[in-house]
Amino acid sequence: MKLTISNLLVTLAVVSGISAGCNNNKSSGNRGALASSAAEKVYVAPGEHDEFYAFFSGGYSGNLTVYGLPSGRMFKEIPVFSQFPTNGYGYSEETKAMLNTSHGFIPWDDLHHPDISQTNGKLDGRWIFVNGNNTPRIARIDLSTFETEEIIEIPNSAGNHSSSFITENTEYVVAGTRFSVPVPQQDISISEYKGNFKGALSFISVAPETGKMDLKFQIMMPGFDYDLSHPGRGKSHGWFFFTTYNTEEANTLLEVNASQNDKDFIAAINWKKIEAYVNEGGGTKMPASYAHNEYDDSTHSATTTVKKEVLTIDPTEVPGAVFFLPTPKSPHGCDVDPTGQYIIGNGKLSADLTIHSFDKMIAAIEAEKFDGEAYGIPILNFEDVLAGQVKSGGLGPLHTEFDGKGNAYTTFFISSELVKWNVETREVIDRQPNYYSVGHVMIPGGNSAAPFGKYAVAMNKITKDRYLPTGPELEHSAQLFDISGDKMQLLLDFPTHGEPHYAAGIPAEILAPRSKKIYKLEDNKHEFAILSSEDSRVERQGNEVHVYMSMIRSHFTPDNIEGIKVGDKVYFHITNHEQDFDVPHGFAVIGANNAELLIMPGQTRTLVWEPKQVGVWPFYCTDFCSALHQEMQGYIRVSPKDSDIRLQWSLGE
Ligand code: RUQ
Ligand code: CUA
Repeated sequence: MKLTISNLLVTLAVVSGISAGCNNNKSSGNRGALASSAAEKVYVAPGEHDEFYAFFSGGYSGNLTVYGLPSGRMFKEIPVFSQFPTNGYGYSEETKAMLNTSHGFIPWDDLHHPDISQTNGKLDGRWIFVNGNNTPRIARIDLSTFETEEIIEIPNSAGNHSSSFITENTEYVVAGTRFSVPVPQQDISISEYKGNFKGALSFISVAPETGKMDLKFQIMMPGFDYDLSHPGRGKSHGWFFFTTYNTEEANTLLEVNASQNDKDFIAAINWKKIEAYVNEGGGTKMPASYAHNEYDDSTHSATTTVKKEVLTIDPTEVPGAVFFLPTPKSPHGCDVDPTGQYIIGNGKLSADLTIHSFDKMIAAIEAEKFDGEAYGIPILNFEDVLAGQVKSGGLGPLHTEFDGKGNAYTTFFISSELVKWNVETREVIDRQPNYYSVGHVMIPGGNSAAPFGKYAVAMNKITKDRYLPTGPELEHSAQLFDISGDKMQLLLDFPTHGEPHYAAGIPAEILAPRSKKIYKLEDNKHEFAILSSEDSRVERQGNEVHVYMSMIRSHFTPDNIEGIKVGDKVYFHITNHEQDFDVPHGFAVIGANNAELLIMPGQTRTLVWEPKQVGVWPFYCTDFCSALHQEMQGYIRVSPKDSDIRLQWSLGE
């Protein structure tokens, strides 16, 4: 029995590989008039702008990338969980604190699911939230600066995967643990997993004006794996849904042992009920230690606060708040349609999609019609909550998005296709192959009450022969479909960076007008900023030397510095005095063992340099900023440790 399942998986994988390999990869190449109509649809003429922004998670790159649709042009990589030498994020003194955790400084994570803030169920374009899967964290990126402003660590969690999805007024951003763990962590045998490990579902409140995050409560669920989640909306606003797998609570060889149960669960959480319970003083405070890192736009600096407590909720203490909906075959994606009526569970070992009805769920709860319980949590009857199934004919469904016109689009990893179906009738309308092995799909606003159903982007896991080979590793491949008609039309392939697990799209007209052009110099509150080049200076405190430097096209003030000694720790605090859009300057100095700095107009950044060798060493601007960029350079003289050369600095003397 066990081996049968395992064999089935292997067979499916092989079959999909073969069928994918046999697909004619030139399908979009020789189509004559068809191909030229596709080309027209993605052609954004030089100087014209794209219609949508699309934010692609970078998976194991730890960062978020920004693309334009329909062109597929990449605009930017936003560093979030990974150090980024391109601009010094995580290397500069101001940004290092963003990567602090209870495990120390962590320069990397695995970034999965972006979600854009909403007001009344509609995208408002203020922030985008993303999750770090490995060392559990949630980040908030400001969409006027495209900079990571806040990262909060999630305690009692491990493999922060059913994250980071938001409620329809951005009341909460939710983080659910994929791996259950001992809570609190302790030194016990792994074989004690069953019945002892817990799965924390964390609700992080988001301040309405500032976006600031606070871990409000954690629901301590049974030790399953919580895979994905989506918020209720409209009529189901106030609920949150999480897929689970490994309800077997296996702790080894999960590919077999966690595939035993015919059905796992979707956990339905009435967070409003739990919020009310918490507001009345409910829950248990437990000691914890987790980092909360905040970046301040006016000081241009990040700080870390270590939080020492978390409020935990035992779900059995809040009757009527948590239920289990049986859902076939280790469901992965958990998606809610724009009306909030249907909750779709994609059983990844199944061919059919399961669609639960919110109304039926409420009716069954009110009638108290349960089919037993798991760890005190009532289980509803599958038939009582089921709205219907999609007999798709595909294999390995993963994720579903919606076009706002009554259609859903589900990805099938094993059969490598995107399937369009009608949400009410559950009839399949169209299917298109993906090259190859599609994971997520994104429709702009697809996780909201009001999607923009013009394009869908399939994010494929395997690229194989779609591009020129680049050695053993190829970037993953996205495919853009026009979904405005009955049938989907493949328009474009484009490479994505890292491994996109989901993306979030938004019309450019919402976001572009909010985009910041410069930081105002007069608002710069950085403690080492100089607002006038007259204030430039060099100060010694023991073996620490602080250089207060400014930069403007095309020089540094000062550009000659003497009196530094081997063994000194030199802090270059550099303020960019430009007040023009798109005029950053860079800073690099020989032998620096961190990164360059890329400093935006009006911003201050600090690079630490510990010279190890006597000599006269150059520094220079790394960004070609003017016709005299190559002249934007200086020298710093480093003398022996015991030298008595006086500290001095100058420009143009
Ligand atoms: S996962 S390919 Cu991290 Cu979103 Cu389903
Ligand atoms: Cu400043 Cu180049």
